[in-house]
Amino acid sequence: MKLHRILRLASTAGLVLPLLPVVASGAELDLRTAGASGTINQAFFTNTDPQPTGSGYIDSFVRLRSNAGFEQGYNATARPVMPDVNTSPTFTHDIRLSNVPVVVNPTGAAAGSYYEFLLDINQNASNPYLTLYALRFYTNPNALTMAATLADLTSAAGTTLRWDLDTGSDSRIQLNYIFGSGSGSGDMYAYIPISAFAGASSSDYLYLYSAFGTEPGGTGTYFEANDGYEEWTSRGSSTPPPSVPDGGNSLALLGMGLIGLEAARRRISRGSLRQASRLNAA
Ligand SMILES: [Ca+2]
Ligand SMILES: [Ca+2]
Ligand SMILES: [Ca+2]
Repeated sequence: MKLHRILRLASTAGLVLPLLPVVASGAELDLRTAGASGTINQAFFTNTDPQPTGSGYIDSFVRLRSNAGFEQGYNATARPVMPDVNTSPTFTHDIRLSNVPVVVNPTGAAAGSYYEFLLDINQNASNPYLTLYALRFYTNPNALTMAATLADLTSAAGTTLRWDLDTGSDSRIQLNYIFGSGSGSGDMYAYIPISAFAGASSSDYLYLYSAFGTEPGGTGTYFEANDGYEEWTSRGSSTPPPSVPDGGNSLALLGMGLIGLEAARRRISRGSLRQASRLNAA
């Protein structure tokens, strides 16, 4: 007997059925058209409007890239990171929950308070679609000390899974690079309800795991990862890496070295100008 007939008979008979488990139906949110938005597991996702581009505006805390059709990983300051994750401490590092802006009643979403994240994807203009097939948010009171595998995050003492795109059913989000073309131009805002983080401290570390492209073993429509990196940011409020073994000092020294070089270059070019004006006067 078909499910809808059972339900109809049951309701006719005045029976109250227990809540049925959610069927893994492959929920798909399609954000490939301008202005598209939608809700999965109380989180709200929307295309971004055109916005300023370039480094500085997008301050990423995790960058992913692979040429194998799919890519996955999460942010952490610990090294090594998962294979598809960019190793630069500038682009991949720990953040705390307090670094993420809270937005009240974002346009189009159900009323409430949400943590806001911005995703910037980079794909070939000729093949601009991309599938986000996994997205999870974890917290931990302590910074991870190892981040080489997914298990280094999920099995670490203190790690709590706060929100998962695939809770209830295997979901995915279809994206279109064309709306935010170029590196540094965002493509999607994700608004995760703060209620999902009940019990977490604002000083807790936040770890964002995501996966893009053609999901291994997945069924349904997937668009593979190509071209440049995908990166997550929290709109101007993600902090620089809290501590980088030696790397911070080296970067600072490198910066001082560059300042010294620039000063020398200016001295030389001032000297050249004086020389040129003497020659002109002669
Ligand atoms: Ca982009
Ligand atoms: Ca999924
Ligand atoms: Ca890409």
